[in-house]
Amino acid sequence: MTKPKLRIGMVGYGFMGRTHSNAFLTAPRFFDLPRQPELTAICARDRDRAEAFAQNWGYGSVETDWKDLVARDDIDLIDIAAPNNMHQEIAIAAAEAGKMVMCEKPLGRTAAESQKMVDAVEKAGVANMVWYNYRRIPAVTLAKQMIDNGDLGRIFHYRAKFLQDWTISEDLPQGGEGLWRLDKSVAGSGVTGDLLAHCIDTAMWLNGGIDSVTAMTETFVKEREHTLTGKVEPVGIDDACAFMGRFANGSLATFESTRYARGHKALYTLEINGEHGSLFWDLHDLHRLEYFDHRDDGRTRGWRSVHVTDGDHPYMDKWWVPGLSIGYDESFTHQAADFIMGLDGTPAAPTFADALKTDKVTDAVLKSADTGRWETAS
Ligand code: 4PW
Repeated sequence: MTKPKLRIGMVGYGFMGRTHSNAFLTAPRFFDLPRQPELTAICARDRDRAEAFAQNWGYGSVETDWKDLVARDDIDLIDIAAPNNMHQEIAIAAAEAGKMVMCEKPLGRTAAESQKMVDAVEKAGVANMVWYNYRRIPAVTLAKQMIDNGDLGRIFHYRAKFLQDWTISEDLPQGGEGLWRLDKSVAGSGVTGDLLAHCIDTAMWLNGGIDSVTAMTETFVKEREHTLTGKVEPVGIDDACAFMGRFANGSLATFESTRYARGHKALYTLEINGEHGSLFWDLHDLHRLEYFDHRDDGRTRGWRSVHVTDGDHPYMDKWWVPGLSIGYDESFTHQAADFIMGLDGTPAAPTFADALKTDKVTDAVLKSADTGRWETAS
């Protein structure tokens, strides 16, 4: 039987445009989906490059103005993989046009922007989701199942780090293609919105809401040439951020992110300590979930290194045979599959409303770094 199509209009052809396109192509080959995703149109300002992208990924057509894309009646879903400063306007226009909307993280540059996007999708009643992909790495999803099952008991501590080292050179300009993450007017913030947002999304999914935070940030390189103006301009983003917080369930949060940790390219780690046991996960070894259970026989008690590749593990029955790996890109595939399956049942998370909660925390973190005080995060 032919499945109804889900006709996708993608905005943006950078790193995230590729991950999302790959996810929509791969998901129906491994998951039994109620609708068949179709890469209907790619939108980007440079027509030649958009056409090359369309040819490589199999998009049926090209647009160079996102407003034309949103106006098309042969598109069901607008997927926003453009820089952060474009999220709000496109998402609201897409919702008002009755399209489903998926958006790359963070949802808005600020919680105020995100709130307007939430209002728009809720008023229009359209399906929506934000690409916080790390939730859907099988070992992280297994952690969620274990916590929900009470395996750790009461949670005392949650700590996470996201470390990179790609902006240390003072010669690196800010702004423009590939470097917009250094331009506050485009990105909204530095590591707080780009990297800690991932950690916060995962943390609140695993351990509930964060009530209050106290933070410090630093901008190590204060001025950089701007690619678009050719002038040396002040740097507005946070190069590094560390914060502490309190979860609603009484546990303590410790988070750190930087782009100045020489040697670390994308070291996302999280550890959770509960009354019965602890969990540890590291993106560089993404199939491993380290698990300690204090209730084990004392003679053999110790950290177990669970290789999350078995058919019993989340998502893994859809892939190869036990023991064989998948990777970073499949977390996006899982997200695309869950979104499409959620269209005819319980909507998949994180929705725009879920992602707004993350933006409220990142806003509070940045505010606390300015005021030097504890700030409310919800
Ligand atoms: O969203 C994040 C990006 O902006 C990613 O998860 C990692 O850090 C990889 O690139 C950046």
